[in-house]
Amino acid sequence: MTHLDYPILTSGYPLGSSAGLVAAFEWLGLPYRLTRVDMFGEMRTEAYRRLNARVETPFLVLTDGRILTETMAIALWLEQRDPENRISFESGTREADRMHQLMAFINTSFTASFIPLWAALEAEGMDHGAKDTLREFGRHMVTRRHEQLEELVGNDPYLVGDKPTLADAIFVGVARWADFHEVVERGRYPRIEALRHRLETDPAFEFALAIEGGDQALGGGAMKGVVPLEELMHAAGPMV
Ligand SMILES: N[C@@H](CCC(=O)N[C@@H](CS)C(=O)NCC(=O)O)C(=O)O
Repeated sequence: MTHLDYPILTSGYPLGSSAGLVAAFEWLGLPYRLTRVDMFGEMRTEAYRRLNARVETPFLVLTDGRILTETMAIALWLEQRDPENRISFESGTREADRMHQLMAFINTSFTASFIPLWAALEAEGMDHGAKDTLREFGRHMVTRRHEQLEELVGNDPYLVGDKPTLADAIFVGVARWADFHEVVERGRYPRIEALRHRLETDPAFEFALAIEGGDQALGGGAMKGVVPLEELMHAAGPMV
């Protein structure tokens, strides 16, 4: 049976939501390794499909070789390994409930609002009219979810309280998609903007971006090395 010394998290590029989970590992300080995945290239191969049949990032290879897919499942895996509540809160508290609520909203409603924009961008052979409809719908959905999130963000420096948590991790990897698709006017959502600025200039997220960009960054010391995707094909076993 496979035994890895550390779990391995994928870092999808370009613009992978996984960058947020990389930041979460850094904030938590749990030893891990990373594997970069080109989402427009190697992710589309049969070999990758054997790792994640949904052909997506992120996934986490556990030390026994099992593969844990889905952002929420990986975030909950991290939460269970955070006894000092560095990136979470004590179970059953008001803060834990709010963090879970925000994680769910961001991972479902907020993230999903970008799907029509990605679909319009990636669709091959779709006529211009259909693409325009998708873009218009995407802009409408992204705007609506930003309005809702702006209301949900309180007066704390982070989504819940005065430290970055798993809710911020799930948010920061995806929030930048609004810039890429040029859908959100600057200055329109001041609370979201302030939060994004705080998170995007955090060394943990800057490290995640450096890895995404292929730089040889070290981070805070928890990241124990970058594993080529090719090697994962041998190390990883059945899905969880
Ligand atoms: N339900 C998955 C969705 C992950 C997801 O949307 N991943 C994107 C990158 S951030 C992806 O792999 N997209 C590739 C595609 O849809 O073709 C999760 O929450 O982890």
